[in-house]
This record gives sequence, C-alpha cells and structure tokens, in this order.
Amino acid sequence: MKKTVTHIFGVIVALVLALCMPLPVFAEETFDYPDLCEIWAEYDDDALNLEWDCTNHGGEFTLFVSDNGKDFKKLVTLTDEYEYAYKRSFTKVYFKVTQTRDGKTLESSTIVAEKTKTGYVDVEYYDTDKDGLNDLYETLAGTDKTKADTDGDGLTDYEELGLTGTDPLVYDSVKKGTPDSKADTDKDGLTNIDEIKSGTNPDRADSDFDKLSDGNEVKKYKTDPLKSDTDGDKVSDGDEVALKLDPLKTSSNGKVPDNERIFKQTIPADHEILEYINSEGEIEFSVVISAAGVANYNLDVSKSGYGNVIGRNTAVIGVIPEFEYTNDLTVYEFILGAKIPDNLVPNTAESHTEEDEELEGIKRFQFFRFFEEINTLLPVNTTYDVEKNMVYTTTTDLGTYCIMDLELWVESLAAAMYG
Ligand SMILES: [Ca+2]
Ligand SMILES: [Ca+2]
Ligand SMILES: [Ca+2]
Ligand SMILES: [Ca+2]
Repeated sequence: MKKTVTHIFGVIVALVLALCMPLPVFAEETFDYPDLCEIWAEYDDDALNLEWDCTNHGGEFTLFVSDNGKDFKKLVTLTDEYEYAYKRSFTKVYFKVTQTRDGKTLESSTIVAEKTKTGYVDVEYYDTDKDGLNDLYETLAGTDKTKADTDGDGLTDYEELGLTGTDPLVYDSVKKGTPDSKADTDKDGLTNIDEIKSGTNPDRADSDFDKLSDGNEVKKYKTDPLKSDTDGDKVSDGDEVALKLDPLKTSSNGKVPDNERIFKQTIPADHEILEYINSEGEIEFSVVISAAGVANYNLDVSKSGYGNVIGRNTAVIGVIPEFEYTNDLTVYEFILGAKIPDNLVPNTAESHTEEDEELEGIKRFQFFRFFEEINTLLPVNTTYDVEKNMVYTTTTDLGTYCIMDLELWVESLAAAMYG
C-alpha cells in the first residue's frame, strides 16, 4: 500500500497549498494533523478507481455512495482493503469512506466525481456546507463541514480563515463578548462584516495603500477605499487630504488641476526617505522641492544605477544619489543640498589653490548631473553657504547627481595631459 499512501497525502498537501490560505492555526502551532482517513478517485478504463488511506492502518472500511451529496447509501464493506473499482455508470457521484478500528469510527471527507461532456472525469473534494472551504480543509481546520459558520459569530468558516484571520472555532476571538463579525480586527473603523460587504481587506487598515484608513475613506472622506486615487487626477487620496485638496475633485479650486498645484516642501537630511543615501560623517543630502503631491510620498530616492561607472572618477566624492518623482505630478523646482562634513572641507591637493581661490575650501565642490542620453556627466549650477558647509544645485530635472572635487579633477586632467 506504499504507493497509495504517497498518492493520497501528496494530493492533500497539493490541495491545501492550492487553496492559497494559511494553514489552520493548529498546524502552525504544532505541525500535528488530526487522525485522518481520506479518499480519492481516478477514472481509468471505464472504472472509477477509489483509493483511501488512513493515519492508522487496519480495521474495517465502509464505502458510501450518493447521487446528491446528502443521502448516502452503503456500497460495500471491506476489511483491510484500500481500493475499490466503481463500475456503474454515472454523470455525478459522491463518495465517502469510514474506518472502524478499535471500536472507533473515523469518517473521510466527501469527494465528488463528475463526467464532463467530453467524457473526462473531474474529481474534487466536496464542500458540503457550501461555505467556500472544502470538506478536507474543514477537517484539517477542525471546523464543522456541515455548518457554514461553525462558531455562529456571523462569519463563515471561509471568511474567518481566508479573509479576517479570526478563529473559526471561537465566537469572540478578537474581543471578548463581541462576535467576530462585529469586531474590527484591523482597527480601521469598519467591522469585519462591513469590510467583507465593501470588499476591503478586514485584516489591513488601509486596503488601497493611499495612507487613509478604510474607515476614514468610507465614513469621513467618502472616497473609494479600494482606489488610491478616487477622482483620477493622479494625486492620491491621502496626498489630497494632507494638502487640504478635495479628493473628489480633479481641480479643487476650480482653476488649476490638482496635479499642477505646487507646494513647497522641505525634506531634511535625517528624513527616512533619505536614509539610503545619507550616513553619519559622510556628505548628507537634503531637499527643498516645490511640487504637486506630498513630496516625501512621491519622491523616490536611491543610490544611482550609474554609480559604479561614475564612481570610477576619483574626483567624485560621496554617494551618488538618484531622484525620481511620481509621473504626472508637476515638479516646479528641486533644490538639492549637500552638507560637506568638516573633515572634507580642507583642500587635499595643494597645487592650485594659490593660483585660484575659487578652488579654496567648499567652493571647489561642484554639482554634476549625469545625462543618460549622452552618457556624460556635465556640471550644473552650484551655489554655496560657506558658513554652513552647504553646497546647492537648483533644477527642475530629477535624475542622477554627484559632487566632484574640482581641484582633484583639474589635477587628474593635468596628470593625464602631462604625465
Ligand atoms: Ca464563524
Ligand atoms: Ca476593520
Ligand atoms: Ca485607503
Ligand atoms: Ca486624487
């Protein structure tokens, strides 16, 4: 019987995985399945070959058959046998098996075999109570396969296991005294049953990731909790609320489209969106941006993909950042600031400062932008705040920027020319 054992339990594992649901709670805690007796069938040569297997072998097996999934009749009783060839004609037929061993009886899930018009026979585990969880899954979860809502809390077993993440065996598993349907698992202001009705995720406070909770969208702002930009003007609902725009109108003031409404916003060097490019003791970048939308939600900051190439130039100092902004939102002005740490301010090369005081101290640091179209770094406007060791560039074009030590650059050029 080795072959059958592998076969049926392989099917069970495949089936549980196919349901795309977390395994029942008991399985996560102990990885211990209850004693099972499960049946499967395959159609071959005009016979439906039924096979079953049980956690504990031996005993007496009774096979039951039904044509409606409810009224089962005894088909055959066998001792220590694990297969049976069913040869009667059918279009749709249901089976289950019981094992009687040591005075105890264990019943399998019901399977249903259905013949399609082409003669192919489809076999599935049956969902007796039609709650969306088939009988095998219910057996594994310990729920009642004949009752859609085992614990009577207003949520079906499927809703609890697949949607709300609540316990299908406990009436008030979230909050004592409150049925799970009326509880608010994700604390977003909507009860679990209301979330199921509105299609939102009962286990995530902000279903559409627009930074407004499902409850606030439905009750306060009347926005769509499943659409991050309800009015379709490219400014997300959360951005509109934060900027005091109207998330239900594409032009809140009736004149300028919301995605062209400019707000001047400062992103300091210690802001979390700059932490990829800033680290203590190195050059620290900061941003002042005049743009539509909430800048720190829409500005994407990373280390540039061109960094490896650009960084080969020994005159380039520090991290090479890249900035992008959400498409369709206007950027009016982008001021990139770089604070040069004290230890980098004194000149390292001594050859040119006497001749050119433009290369003295932080004034020798120049912003460059990488122009992808021509694969070249070109200098861009650079201003200084000498008191604060700050170097700035002002632009409208985001992209890859870097800072070059012009004195080192001149020196490397001279070395290349004169050897
Ligand atoms: Ca329930
Ligand atoms: Ca909720
Ligand atoms: Ca939301
Ligand atoms: Ca919008």
